[in-house]
Amino acid sequence: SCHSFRSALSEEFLQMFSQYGKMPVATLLPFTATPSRKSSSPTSFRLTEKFILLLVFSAFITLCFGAIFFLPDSSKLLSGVFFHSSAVETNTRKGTDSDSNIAVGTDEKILAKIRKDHEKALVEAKDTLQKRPDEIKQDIQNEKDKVLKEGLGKGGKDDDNLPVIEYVRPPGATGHEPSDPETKERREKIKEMMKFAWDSYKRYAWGSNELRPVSMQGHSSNLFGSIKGATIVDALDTLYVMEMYEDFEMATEWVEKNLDFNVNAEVSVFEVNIRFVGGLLSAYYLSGKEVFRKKAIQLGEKLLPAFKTPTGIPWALLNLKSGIGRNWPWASGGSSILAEYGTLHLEFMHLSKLSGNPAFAEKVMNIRKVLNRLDKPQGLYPNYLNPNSGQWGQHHVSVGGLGDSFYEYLLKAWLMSDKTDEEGKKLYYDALQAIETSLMRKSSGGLTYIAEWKGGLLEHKMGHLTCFAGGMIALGADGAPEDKTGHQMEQAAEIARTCHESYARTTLKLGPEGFRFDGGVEAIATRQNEKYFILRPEVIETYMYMWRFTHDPKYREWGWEAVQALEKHCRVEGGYSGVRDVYATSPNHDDVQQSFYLAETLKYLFLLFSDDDHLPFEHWVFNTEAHPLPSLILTCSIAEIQSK
Ligand code: DMJ
Repeated sequence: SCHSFRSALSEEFLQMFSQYGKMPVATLLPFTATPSRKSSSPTSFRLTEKFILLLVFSAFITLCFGAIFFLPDSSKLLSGVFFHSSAVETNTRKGTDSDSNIAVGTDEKILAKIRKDHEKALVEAKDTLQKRPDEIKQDIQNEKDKVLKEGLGKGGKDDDNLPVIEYVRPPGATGHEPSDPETKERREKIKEMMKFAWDSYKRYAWGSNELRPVSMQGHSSNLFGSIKGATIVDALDTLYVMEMYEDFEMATEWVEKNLDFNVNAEVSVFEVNIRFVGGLLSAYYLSGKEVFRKKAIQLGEKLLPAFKTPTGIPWALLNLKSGIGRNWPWASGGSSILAEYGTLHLEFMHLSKLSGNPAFAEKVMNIRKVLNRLDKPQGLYPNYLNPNSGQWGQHHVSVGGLGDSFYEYLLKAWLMSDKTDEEGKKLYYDALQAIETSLMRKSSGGLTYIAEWKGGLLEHKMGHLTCFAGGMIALGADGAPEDKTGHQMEQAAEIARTCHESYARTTLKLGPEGFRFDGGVEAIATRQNEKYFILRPEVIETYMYMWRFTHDPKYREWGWEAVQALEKHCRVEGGYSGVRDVYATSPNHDDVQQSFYLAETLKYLFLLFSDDDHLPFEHWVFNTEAHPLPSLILTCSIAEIQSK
């Protein structure tokens, strides 16, 4: 090869050179006089000597030139002279002036490239600026989706084996101050009430489920087994929407470190679902914090054994460790309760979406399937259903306790599905029609109420719980069939008025647990065990919905009346307490600050005095514990789930 030939020459040359190197200096340098030699003039050389000297000299010159060509690294020396070195070398060298000629061509090329890139970037920027903001947003979204897809393609699971989900905060998670000074002041007042309720819980009952505000200590109801921190989880989203971010962080830290579902205890599936699963889900959707998604899914998985019944209708109670379930001993013939098994739908659909596990959605869609197969007396749904036989228990029907949120969840399932869940829609409007026909009545004094039905006989009683129906009917009125929107809005307004009356007709201006329309009374509790008020939200919830849909100022006024009564009779040194008799001249406190007071009552009051774009109904649906959940784009369609 070329290289080996050159090397061979070089070696040969070196040998020659080294031979010359060993030559006496006098031989090489004839003009240098040697000390031993007598001095003589150059002219004194003989002709032959001159010839030899010339010969040696010319040989020396020839060798010197030859060295340029044949020295081992001569190629490198020459490369800069005769050949262009590689682009990398050219680009990286720091040339002196003498190098500049060599680099000129290359630099021009680089400049040309920079110019081209620059022009391209300008064109792209111009294109982007010409786009509408929503198009730019969409481009960004597409890029994000691409990255996400690539992530999923590579497994797409996080440490807990959950699918990687890109969090996008739904609109209206936070609000702003109302412009009207009075409303602003009232809204501030509600925030102060929340602060007082929360600070009291923090101070006296931190980590317990609830607070005893009179005795100033923790309180634990057996609804949650030995799960702790019901107030913390129930209050998370209220803290967030009121922008109490430091407290929200504190609550988040508690959830991270202390919220534990590995308990050997029996819990109410319904209560744990609406307060804990619902609370965690909305904390996730509002804040984007992964810990809430993880905890909600962990808890959801713990609840799944409740569905192990012959029909798939879940048990009311479940031991979270053993997975053994049972029903309330007082429930007719070992039945499950309509409002309990019928109030899992919203949370479980979200659990499927967030976990990628269709099991949650399948369980709740199966509940519908079982109900669809059953005959309904006069189109009504009895409160009791046996999970073993799949048959109704006693024919008791109520839109209050034991039935209430089942109807609420039919409507909200449809709304939350971006109105794709047509079955949910039909079930809701059919049920409402049956309620109107068989249960809704007007008192002689002109108050509309929803009675209860016991085996075909009406009990003319309405519960505080039933008062949520005003809000529900208003929320559904817009989608009502056959132009019934106006009619349903009237019904909703009438129920709101009746419930307001139930407050207005008491001494403390707080509503009784149940009120009657018989024996010569209207909207008044007649039995001692129906006179209590436990800080429930339903009446205020209805005011909030009615305000949003009508903007009739009376709803804010009614809400404000309730605030004043709460401040006067329920606020005690260590928080807020329920009262035993709303007709008594002074309050007798029950010493419980219910977790739903922070989750629901105070949140609905705050929203009543907020602008409509805070948690707007187009984007958010409230679970029955007032935990806002965003509309759901299903990971698998409802049709797919139904066909399983
Ligand atoms: C809450 O836990 C929920 O609103 C539930 O649906 C019914 N009752 C309480 C509050 O009164």
